[in-house]
Amino acid sequence: MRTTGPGETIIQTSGEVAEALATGAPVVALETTIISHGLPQPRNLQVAVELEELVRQAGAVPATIAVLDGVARVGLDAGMLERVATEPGLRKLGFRDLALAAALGASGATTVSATAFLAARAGIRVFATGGLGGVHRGWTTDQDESADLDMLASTRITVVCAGVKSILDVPATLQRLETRGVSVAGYRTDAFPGFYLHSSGLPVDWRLESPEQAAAVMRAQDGLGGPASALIVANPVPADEQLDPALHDQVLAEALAAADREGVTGQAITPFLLDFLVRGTGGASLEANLAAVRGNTRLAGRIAAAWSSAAA
Ligand code: PSU
Ligand code: MN
Repeated sequence: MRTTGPGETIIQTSGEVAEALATGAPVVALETTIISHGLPQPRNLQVAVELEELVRQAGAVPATIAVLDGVARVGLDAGMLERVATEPGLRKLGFRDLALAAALGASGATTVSATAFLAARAGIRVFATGGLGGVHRGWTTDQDESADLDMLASTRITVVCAGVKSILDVPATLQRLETRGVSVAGYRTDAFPGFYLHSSGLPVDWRLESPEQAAAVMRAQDGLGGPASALIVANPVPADEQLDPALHDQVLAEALAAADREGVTGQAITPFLLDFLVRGTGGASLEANLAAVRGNTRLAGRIAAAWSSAAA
């Protein structure tokens, strides 16, 4: 039985991350569902290690987040990272799963919703991922909207991502972000990125040119007060590293049809579609996904650095 007060040992921040936060040094949160459920083994562990290294190269401290044996870990050691990448049957935990996992001593990787929550609770302001979850195609009948959106509407965090996953209904997702009051800006682009693709073909109203500008928006959010919503910095995969758009559209149509045929729903749908794309594109979607995540992680490191030097 756990006899702790709220948030005490349920959330454990590593020594390195705690020290960085205490001294105002830059920290970048990284999620783990992309590692456990979004990427194939054994590449996933290499990627997890590489992303932490990219954060360090940008002068920030990585805080990879997961729940292990009921403890939400903010900052993982090498053994923990390996568990996340290799443990069979590891759960995928959204925000709503955190209390259940904590109370029952379960382990799982955290999605954007759970990671954003835990990062903000730990005092981390900048977070990098690949593509956000959002409103699924077929939402009018399935009601499937990722919990990522609700969490970003109520959490003061900056998420650097390559837009939302292109397996989703992207216009509906952008509409939900507008309705829920989440700030969205393109990073050096006027087009909302398309995850595997440089552009989703949809416009984005605001454009940021530098990490310093992103940090200025974050300061303005704090200065304004009001609901604690997020800032989404939508950073496109470079055009020369994107997935071929024609191949993307063709394999995605096949993936959606297969999911429909096999009755895949709920938490399983995103990993199913991502995996189908990897196989259906002969690994090309994986390379585009990784290029996007790497770019986002580097930019998040630079934004965290600009944010902490502005605060100093
Ligand atoms: N970005 C990626 N790959 C992923 C994800 C993000 O490049 O696998 C994960 C994130 O953890 C995100 C989740 O929160 O997919 C969305 O899942 P769902 O649609 O079930 O909310
Ligand atoms: Mn869902």
